[in-house]
Amino acid sequence: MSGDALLDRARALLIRTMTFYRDDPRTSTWLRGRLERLDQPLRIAVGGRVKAGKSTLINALVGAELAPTDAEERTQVNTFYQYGPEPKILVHTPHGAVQNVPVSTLDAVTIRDLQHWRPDEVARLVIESPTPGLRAITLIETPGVASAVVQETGRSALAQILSEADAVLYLTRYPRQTDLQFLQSVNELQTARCVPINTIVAFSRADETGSGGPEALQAAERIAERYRNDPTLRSFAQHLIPVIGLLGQAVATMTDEDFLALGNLSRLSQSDQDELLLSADRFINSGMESTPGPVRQRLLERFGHYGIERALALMRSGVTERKKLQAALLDESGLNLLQETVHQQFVERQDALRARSALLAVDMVSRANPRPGVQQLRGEFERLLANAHEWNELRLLSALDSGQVRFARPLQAEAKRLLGALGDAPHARLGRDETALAVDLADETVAALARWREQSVNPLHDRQHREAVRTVLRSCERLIIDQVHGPQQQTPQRQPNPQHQQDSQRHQQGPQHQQGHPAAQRPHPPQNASGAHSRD
Ligand SMILES: Nc1nc2c(ncn2[C@@H]2O[C@H](COP(=O)(O)OP(=O)(O)O)[C@@H](O)[C@H]2O)c(=O)[nH]1
Ligand SMILES: [Mg+2]
Repeated sequence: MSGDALLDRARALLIRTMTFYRDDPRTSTWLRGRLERLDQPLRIAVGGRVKAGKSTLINALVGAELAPTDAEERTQVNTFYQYGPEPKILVHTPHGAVQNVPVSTLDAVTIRDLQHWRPDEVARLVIESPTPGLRAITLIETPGVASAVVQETGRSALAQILSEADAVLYLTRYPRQTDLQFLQSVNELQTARCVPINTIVAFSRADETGSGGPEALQAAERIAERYRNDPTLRSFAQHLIPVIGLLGQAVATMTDEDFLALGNLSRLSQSDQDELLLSADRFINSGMESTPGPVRQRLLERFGHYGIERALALMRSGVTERKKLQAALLDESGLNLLQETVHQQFVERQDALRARSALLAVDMVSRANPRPGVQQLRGEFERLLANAHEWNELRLLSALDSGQVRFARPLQAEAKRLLGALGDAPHARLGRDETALAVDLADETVAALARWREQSVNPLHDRQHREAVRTVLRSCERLIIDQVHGPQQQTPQRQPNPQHQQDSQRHQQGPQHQQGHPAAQRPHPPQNASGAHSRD
């Protein structure tokens, strides 16, 4: 079943569920909101402790300074950053009213002030911006895990946040108990009977790892590698990526002034550069005509010590062209890898993730409001959850990543590729680039099918292994079906870099605005449904 077919079936089930509850206006309104969401950009919740770097990373991902950074712990409002034709701030009250705050530009002070309202005053803040980086995804900044507001409102707040999102990007500088607890709740609440397929963990502020010197990123990578082998964390998240959000943000929003200042600094002798970089004080206050102190101060605030050091080193080695410098720094910040992972895991799988969210809505409502006949709905829900090949692919990828299932070495990488780990498009699944000829793809598919058929009759494999092989075989068969009948699913373009984003066909239509349906925005299903989708 292609992602489209899966989504269509999930959509149909959601509509049937709406019909089933049509005499209950609150539930049907809530379900209508869920239905509308299926045509809106994918929603990714950005979670983490206070000052984990959530706002900074949101800006880096979006490629614009929208989210106010360095906010105090008082930030307690879920803030949605979504695409809109013009800058707009919408305040949603807990009673479903929506107020439009007139703005001509989105300034940090206004947003920060609004973020300091209490959750019983402001249910959510919606920041709309015409930034291209927001066409494919809506990012939701959640209040800091373990912050006062989350501790006060406890699990229901978490349930609310998670029920709002199709996927989660979780930031941590190093995982603590509270992080693990939060990730566990994501696991309990969202996965239901599916596997954890929608969480990426970013090891944020990686430039500060260890003593924060030039080796910081390697140190962060070593820590990430250790956690990649940690079964607890692995069961919550398949992707752990060190990232320097600050550098990503600075590069994604680099100004002429930044570039000029870096150029001037790079023309100093190596020993002068080294001396400048000895301390923040020296960097800002040393006498230097070409770049005034306040400019250097701003550069340091924006790029951080690590970022400046890396930029100068790159420029010394000949990377002086602005675009090339930006690309190299984005690589070094980990932002490119994070973008690609978000794209592969979330954007390219958006139909499966949306279908999953729709099923969870059906699950939540049918559990919270059981009534005669609901069993039939649940039966359909369970069939859809159990049978779709997409889930099997995602489940197997997760098992391969966590080491629960292992193939022999060369097969392991091929299996992941065929399952869509490197992208959903046929060429990506077959390890070719976009320019590959159809005939070559067809040959490669037949060869892969033969290899995996051979595996499927290996008598030495246990049941779990045989099932895994069957799933890979099924993916090969689907490639053949696509080649014969044409792809059943439009795969969005890859968008690895916020500056080079191309809109997928889906999002050229633009998101649908929701201010006309304030009630449809209610985060909880009615009648005490919070946590009702928990399995325990
Ligand atoms: N050195 C460094 N500082 C960062 C990084 N990301 C964020 N920060 C700083 O950490 C502070 C908190 O960041 P912010 O994004 O507001 O965190 P939030 O509370 O999670 O939204 C700010 O002063 C940021 O400049 C990073 O990658 N490296
Ligand atoms: Mg913040």
